[in-house]
Amino acid sequence: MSKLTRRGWMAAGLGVAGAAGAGLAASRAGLVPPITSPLYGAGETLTYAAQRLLTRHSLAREFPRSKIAAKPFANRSKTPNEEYERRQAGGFLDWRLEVDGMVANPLSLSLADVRGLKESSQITQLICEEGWSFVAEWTGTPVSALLELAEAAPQTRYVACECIQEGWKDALDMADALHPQTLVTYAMNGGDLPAMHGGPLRLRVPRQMGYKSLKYLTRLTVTDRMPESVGGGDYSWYAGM
Ligand SMILES: Nc1nc2c(c(=O)[nH]1)N[C@H]1C(S)=C(S)[C@@H](COP(=O)(O)O)O[C@H]1N2
Ligand SMILES: [Mo]
Repeated sequence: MSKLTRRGWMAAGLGVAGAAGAGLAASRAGLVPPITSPLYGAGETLTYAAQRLLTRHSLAREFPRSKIAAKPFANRSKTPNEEYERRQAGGFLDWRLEVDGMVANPLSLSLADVRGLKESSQITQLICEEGWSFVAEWTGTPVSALLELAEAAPQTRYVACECIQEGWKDALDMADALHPQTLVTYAMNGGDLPAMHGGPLRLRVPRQMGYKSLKYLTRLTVTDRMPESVGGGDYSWYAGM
């Protein structure tokens, strides 16, 4: 990002300096603008938070296209269950991503809806705790864009993540949920996200170990309480790198 853009942001940040009413958790995390005004709502607060994160926190390393793995390793060789296979046979037309919980505007999005949102691509490395890794290009929409659209309440702290697979659910704290590289992806290496890599929708959280990148994503629930985690929760909850 150019310095100019960055400065533009700072200015925008001062402009939204209003958004603070906002909530202790977020302000404790330093993600809420310093001055309060009723004029600015959750959306602006989230935007502010995302921008603060961008200027303040490190980004996961991005790679040149030449590093994309020819044969990315999938840690599964079968589909998660029969319900998944039924939906797959139907071309995932009835797949929905719900965004609910502490939001003013709950969402129930089809794949086409998700594809219609702000698009972001990254070439990053997925690193499994078992010791293997691969680089791929991932394309999707930032979780921050979804939370903004859903008008997530500013005082929320976590996003619980559910998928179609029994035994796997996880959660991100707001800092990771709003991180600009945290995406709900629908494409990998320019094609539809393959089933073995979590299609039709999966999280990508490139600043954390692979198990935080939940496959077969169906629901994001905004909450101010630490959600239950299983599957990925067998490992430590925070898997930052
Ligand atoms: N739903 C679901 N998500 C999941 C997993 C899984 O088994 N089920 N495995 C996790 C682990 S441990 C890793 S390392 C990555 C592997 O992603 P890949 O299959 O695309 O290589 O997905 C993560 N997300
Ligand atoms: Mo993993």
